Amino acid sequence: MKAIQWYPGHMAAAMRRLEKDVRLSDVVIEVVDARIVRSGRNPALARLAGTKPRLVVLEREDLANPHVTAAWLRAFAQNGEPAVAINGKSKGSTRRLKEALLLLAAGKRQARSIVVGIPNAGKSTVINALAGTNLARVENRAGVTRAPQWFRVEPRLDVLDTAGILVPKIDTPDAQWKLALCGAVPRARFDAEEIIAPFVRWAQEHRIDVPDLSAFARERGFVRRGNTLDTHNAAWSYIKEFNDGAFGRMTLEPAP
Ligand SMILES: Nc1nc2c(ncn2[C@@H]2O[C@H](COP(=O)(O)OP(=O)(O)O)[C@@H](O)[C@H]2O)c(=O)[nH]1
Ligand SMILES: [Mg+2]
Repeated sequence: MKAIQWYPGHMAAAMRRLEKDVRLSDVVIEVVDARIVRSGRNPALARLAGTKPRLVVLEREDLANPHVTAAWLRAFAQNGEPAVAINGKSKGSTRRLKEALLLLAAGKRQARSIVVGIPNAGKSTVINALAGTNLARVENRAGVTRAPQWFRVEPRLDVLDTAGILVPKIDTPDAQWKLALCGAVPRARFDAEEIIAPFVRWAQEHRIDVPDLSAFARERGFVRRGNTLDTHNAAWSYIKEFNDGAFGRMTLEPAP
């Protein structure tokens, strides 16, 4: 697998800007994909809150292994770190998210929260969930939100949507394919076929039943004239189905 990295100049600039925006905020909401709670966290973003209250939101609960998510929540609780797991598209989740947030913002007449996370973590979805309507633009690809934007999600609660920021260097090939598979890296930055092989190997090691790319391509009819497989297009479709939960709920990294 070719190395996968993505840290364009606008991310370095956004990081500097975030520090200023955090100073204007009462609460930091750190959105993390529940399937990759280790590689899906940018330590610089985790540190950003400093002494301010921080809420960790494990997003995409619906796609992750519920036992592992529960273990993560216990681990956060043991550290005294507020955390909730949510499906950004469900009403019940929204309620829990709001309760946790209002608890942290207690005492503020007008609470300001800033939402941070890596690209495609689900930051804009969290804001829409809080607002109960589509205020922030949501898209299934990395790098959509560029300029930070404040939203009044209810009379007492303002939330700042920000651009996703990855680490300057994704340190291991494991973290690279996981981030790419979960949508944190734009398509142009990696080869879809190359990340499926390590994923299938990982699944086999963990006794999780997933199709390999050829089987998937054949099953879904990615066949060219002359009966050869179109693994290139099949690979993008594979990634999409993975993120739609078609292979079942799974978490790519263990809890502590
Ligand atoms: N299944 C599932 N998809 C989600 C969830 N939250 C966000 N998404 C999807 O993930 C993609 C990225 O979400 P978005 O909020 O735009 O991420 P952002 O780049 O961090 O702002 C979109 O396709 C969302 O619909 C969730 O809890 N479950
Ligand atoms: Mg966004």
